[in-house]
Amino acid sequence: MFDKVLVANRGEIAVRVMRACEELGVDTVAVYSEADKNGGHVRYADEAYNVGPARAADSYLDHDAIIDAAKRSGADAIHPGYGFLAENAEFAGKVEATDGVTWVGPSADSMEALGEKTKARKNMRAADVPIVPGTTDPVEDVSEVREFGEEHGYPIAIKAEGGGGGRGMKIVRSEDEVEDQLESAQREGEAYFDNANVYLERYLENPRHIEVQIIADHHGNVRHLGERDCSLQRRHQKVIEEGPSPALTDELREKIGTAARRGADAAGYYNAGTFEFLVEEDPEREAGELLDKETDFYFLEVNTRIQVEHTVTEELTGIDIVKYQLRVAVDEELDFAQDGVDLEGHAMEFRINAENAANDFAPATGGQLETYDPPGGIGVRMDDALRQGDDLVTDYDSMIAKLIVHASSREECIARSQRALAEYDIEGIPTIIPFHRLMLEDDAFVAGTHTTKYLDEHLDPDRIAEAQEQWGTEAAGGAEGEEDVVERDFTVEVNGKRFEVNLEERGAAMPAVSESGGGQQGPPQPAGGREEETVHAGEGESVTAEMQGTILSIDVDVGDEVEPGDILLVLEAMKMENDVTASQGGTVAEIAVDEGDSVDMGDTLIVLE
Ligand code: MV4
Repeated sequence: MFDKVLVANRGEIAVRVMRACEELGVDTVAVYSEADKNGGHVRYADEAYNVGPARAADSYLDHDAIIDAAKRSGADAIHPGYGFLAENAEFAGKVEATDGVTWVGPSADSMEALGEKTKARKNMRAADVPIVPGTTDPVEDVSEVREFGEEHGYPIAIKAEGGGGGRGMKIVRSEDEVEDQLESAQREGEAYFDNANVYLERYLENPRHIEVQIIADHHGNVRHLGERDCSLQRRHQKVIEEGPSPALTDELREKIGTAARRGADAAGYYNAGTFEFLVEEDPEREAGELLDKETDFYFLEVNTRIQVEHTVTEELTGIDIVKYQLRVAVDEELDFAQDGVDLEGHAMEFRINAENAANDFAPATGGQLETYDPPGGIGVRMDDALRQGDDLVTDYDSMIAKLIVHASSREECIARSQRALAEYDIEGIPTIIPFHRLMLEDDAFVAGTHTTKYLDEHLDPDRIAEAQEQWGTEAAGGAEGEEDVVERDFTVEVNGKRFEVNLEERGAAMPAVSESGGGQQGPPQPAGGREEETVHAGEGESVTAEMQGTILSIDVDVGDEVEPGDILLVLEAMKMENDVTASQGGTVAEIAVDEGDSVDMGDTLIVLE
């Protein structure tokens, strides 16, 4: 085993990896940016190195700074976690070329081969893994797209060869959209991936998103660890993941798992990875019915990293995937057979994002964890890097923790999750806990008939606002313009019985509440006075980045008139494409960024007047 592992990441995943190291008797090295000096991953590690300023491009993405920290610390391996450099084949290659330092992940060559989607499609087809009907060579001409449309019908997906996640996909609904969408897909491919090549697929209107966890060693052994259903997504951001999928029969599950295993084997893939599939949903399917083995499923792409939601699979299988990543990276052979992998019960992961779901999931712009009291008890796992009193770091993504719940059945898992989310007490910043509680009472989610379009196209936003009202804590609640509400909690005892009393005063001035508390039950910071997510500059609105990422395209020019809801630009972050829209109408006064720029959360993108 390694002696010392550097974890090139932050937050919960850095701590997750270090926990595996700790159990294996391996020393841990953290790297941190200026924004993360007090980060939980720094607290956890045996030693820690500053790798640069808050801006990710100057710290967590700085190849040389990270490799330098590995050398200075004497680490003999680098684990990248997810996001940041995890799927960067160039960085993986540099680590492979560094004497005495091992890359904990797939080979740089296979990362590159699977990163190029037409190549991946060819490889999978050759391995008898079904791919979405379409081309495996780039298309260049409008006429090729039209011919494809005539043969297979519309809609068509035009996808960038270098794309993936939510990036670089255009939908063509009819012949007259072909020219614009082809041009747009090529331009985005060029701007973002330095590769204008695009290919075609038949566009599936209502797929389920099923992904299969793979672990493979350097000796040709590949195991699949079952699937996760990630159909509950919002604008390509997963919010709840679960396993096993509530929609598949065991026969279909086995077919998809076996296909993934075959694909990994054919690609000579090693370490952990995820094979993503689209499964054709039956729109008529009702609660209680399942998709059988005749159902079409298609390979989409491989994620060549440990994923956020690997925890679901760990709970179901009892297999510590991160430990196996480290073991196979030192050439150890997998010590379990495929039929030694048993899935037990049901698991769900809830991403705890510091966002206000009632306000279009706007990320918190700051704040402090005045209260942080996570749930526990049977079947409850918390992956986080937080503790009470921490300031929220807003320079990266908004996910602050993951709650993972395991139970003997999906029904029990839902009840246990409701219990755990009700126990979870966070004050000082908004979170999407109320949204999760809403989903656990939602008919489509509870029936397991929701698809990838459910949140974006079918869920009524008023229900989210109501959930926030019902279950949100002070910092999360309240729509814009609402009067301040001051809340204080007291405990009183009457005739030997305890009563919790909550006093609310509307429109009140903030009372002076002593920070030291003096036995007081109320929060040190009075409620109300929530910060808004958009910054108003004078009469104008400055539209800021909701997360650290890269500008994929700018869809407006200075002087353009925009309406509320119009797309201003597209921000790519953590492999997801996010439309940045105007919350108010106005004239574009300033565009502060260029296509291809890397931006941090909170950076001004566009000013509207
Ligand atoms: C598709 C598709 C339908 N048909 N391809 C979105 C991200 C990218 N990696 C692939 N994606 C999709 N590709 C064809 N031919 C629908 C999606 C899709 C999606 C896929 C997985 C999870 C969520 C999604 C949400 C919207 C669209």
